[in-house]
Amino acid sequence: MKEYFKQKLNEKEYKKLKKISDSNVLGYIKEAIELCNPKSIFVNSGSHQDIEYIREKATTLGEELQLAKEKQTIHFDNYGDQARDKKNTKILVPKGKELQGVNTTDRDEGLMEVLGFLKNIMNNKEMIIGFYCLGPVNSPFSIPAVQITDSFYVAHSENILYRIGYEEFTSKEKLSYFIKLLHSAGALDERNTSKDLDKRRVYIDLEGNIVYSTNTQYAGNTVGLKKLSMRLAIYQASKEDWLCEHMLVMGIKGKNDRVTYMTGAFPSLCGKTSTAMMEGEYIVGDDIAYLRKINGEIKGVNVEKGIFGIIQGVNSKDDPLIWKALNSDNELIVSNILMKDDKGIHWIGKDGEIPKHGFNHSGEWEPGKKDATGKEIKVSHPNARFTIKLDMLDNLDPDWDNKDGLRISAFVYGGRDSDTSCPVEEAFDWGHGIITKGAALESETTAATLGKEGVRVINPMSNLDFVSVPLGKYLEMNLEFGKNLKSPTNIYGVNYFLKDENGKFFNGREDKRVWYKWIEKRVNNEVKTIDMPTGRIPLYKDLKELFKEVLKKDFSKEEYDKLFTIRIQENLKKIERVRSWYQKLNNIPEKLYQILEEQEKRLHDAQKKHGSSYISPFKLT
Ligand code: SPV
Ligand code: MN
Repeated sequence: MKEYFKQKLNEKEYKKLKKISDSNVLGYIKEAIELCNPKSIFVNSGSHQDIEYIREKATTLGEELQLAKEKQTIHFDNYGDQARDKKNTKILVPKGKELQGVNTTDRDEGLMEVLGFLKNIMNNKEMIIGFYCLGPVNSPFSIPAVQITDSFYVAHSENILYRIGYEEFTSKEKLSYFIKLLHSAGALDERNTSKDLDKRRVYIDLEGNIVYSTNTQYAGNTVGLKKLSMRLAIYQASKEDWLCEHMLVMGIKGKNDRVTYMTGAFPSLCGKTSTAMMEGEYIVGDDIAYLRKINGEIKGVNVEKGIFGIIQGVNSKDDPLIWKALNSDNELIVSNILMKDDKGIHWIGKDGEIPKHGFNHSGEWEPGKKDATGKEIKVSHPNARFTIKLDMLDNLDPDWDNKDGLRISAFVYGGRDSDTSCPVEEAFDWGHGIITKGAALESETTAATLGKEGVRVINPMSNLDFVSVPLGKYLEMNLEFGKNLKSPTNIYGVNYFLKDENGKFFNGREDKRVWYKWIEKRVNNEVKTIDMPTGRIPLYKDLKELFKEVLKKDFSKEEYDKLFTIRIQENLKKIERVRSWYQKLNNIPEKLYQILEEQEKRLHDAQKKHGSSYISPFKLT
C-alpha cells in the first residue's frame, strides 16, 4: 500500500501519511482516493504550517472571503443549503433490518447512489485528509476520526472546532475503533457554493462505520465531526454501555469555590446556547457530550473545542460573552450573514442600523430584496452561524479539557412550553427523569420556524435527529445508564417560556441563573423540596434568597405561586400526547408507559384531594 501512496502523493504529503501504520486507516484513505480521483492530495497533520495552509487556501479558492480583520472570514452556503437536510439524511440499513423512528434507506441502494455521486467528484480539486480526536486527546472517552473532504471551508471549520488527532493515529500500530468521514461539496457555482443540490445526500453506514456527504456545504451536513460522527458514536455507545448526547456541559459555581457540572439538552430555540453561556458560570461545551460511568459516577467530556453557534439575535446587552468574542481580533468564520461594503459584518438583531448594501447568502443584497418565491430576504439567514474556538471565551472552564472527564451531578432537559411545566423541577428518580423530562421533551414551534406557531413537537432528549438505533433501544440505554450509581446524578426539567394569561413571558432571560444556582445547591444537599405530582420543586424561601443574591431582585410569593402552581389538566394532556406519540412505535420500553401512568395517577389523586385543577405549592407544604 505504501507504494500506492508514494505514487499518488507528493513527497511532502507522503512523509506525513507514512507515519501511519494501521492498515484499516490506510485502506480507507486508498479507497477514498480511488473513488474520488482528486487532482491533488493534502494531508493535515495539525502542524501550524498545515493549519495555516488550510486557512489560506479557503480564501484563495473563494470558499471564504476575507473580512476587515486579518483572521476573520465569511462563508456563504447556497441559498437552498442553509440548514441540515433532514429529508436526505438517512441511515443505511441492510435488508430485513428496521430502525423504527429513524429516517432510513436500503443499504445496497443507498451505497450505490452515493458512491455513484462521489465517483471522480474531486477530479479538479484537492483532497484534504484530516486526523482528529473527538473528545480530549489520550482519553478513554475519545474517538479518533479521519475526515476526507474537498472543502477547505470544512477543513478550516474543523481545525477550529475539533482537537487534532494526528498523534492518535501515528502513535498506535492499530486503532481499536475510528470513525470515517467522506465529504465532497461537489460542483460549485460562480459564488463557490454547491450547485447540485438535487444530489445532496448525507448517508450514514453503521456497518461500514462511515458517513458520506455529497453536494452540500452547510456545516451541519458536512463538518463530519459534528452531527455526522454523532450518529456513528450513538451506535457505538449502544454496544459499549455509554451515551453520546446532544448536550451542553457547564459548571455552576457554588459555595467555597465549588464547581458543580451539569449537562443540558434543549431542542433548537429552547435556550441551549444562552444556558451554556450563562453569566458568572463556566462553559465546557455547547453541543455534544460523551458520557461514561466510571467508578460508579457519571463523567462527561465535550466532544468539541469550539462553537458553531447561531448568530441571529446576538447583541452586546443579551450576549456579552459572545459579543466580545465576535468583536475581538481572533480567528472567526461567519456564515450566511451580511458582508458590508467595508468588509464589516451585520446580522439580524445586531446592535446598530441595518446597512443599505452588501453581500449575503443570496448574493448582492439591499433591504427589501425578494427571493424567487417573492419572500423577503432578510439581512442574514435565521440559521446563520459563527465559528470560534472555545478558548476565546472569558467563561471557559479551566478544567474543560480534562481527559478523565468531569463528574456530572445533574442532567437537565429544557423545552419550550407556554402553559404546562414549571421553571425548574427535580425528577423523583433516574427513571422518572429520563421518561418525564427527557423522553417527553417538547418544544412549541415559534415564529422563527416554518408552519403554525405554538404546535408542540416531541424531541426525545433533543436527540431525535441523530439517533441511529431504534428509539426504544435508545430509551433503554438511557434508562440503564443511571442505575446503580455510587454517587447518583439527579435529573431536572427546566422551562424558560411559561406565559401569563396575556401571552407575556413570566420570566426574564436572566432568571435561569437562579434555577441553576438552585440545582447546584440541591445536588449538594443544601436545599429542600416540595413534592408535586410531577416532581420536586424549590421552596419559596430558597428562591427568594437566590433571586436577591444572584439578580438583586425581589421575588414575591405571588410570582412563585404563579410559576409553580401545578397545572393538572395541562400535565394530563401532555401525558396523553407523549403516550400516543410513542404508541406509534414498536418496542418502546414498558417502563415508559408505566412511569407515565404513575404520573397520571398522581395528578388525578391530587386533583381529587384538592378539588381543583390548579394547586398552589403553598397548599402542599
Ligand atoms: C443543531 O442544529 O443542533 C446544531 C447546528 O448544533 S448543526 O451543526 O446544524 O447541527
Ligand atoms: Mn446541536
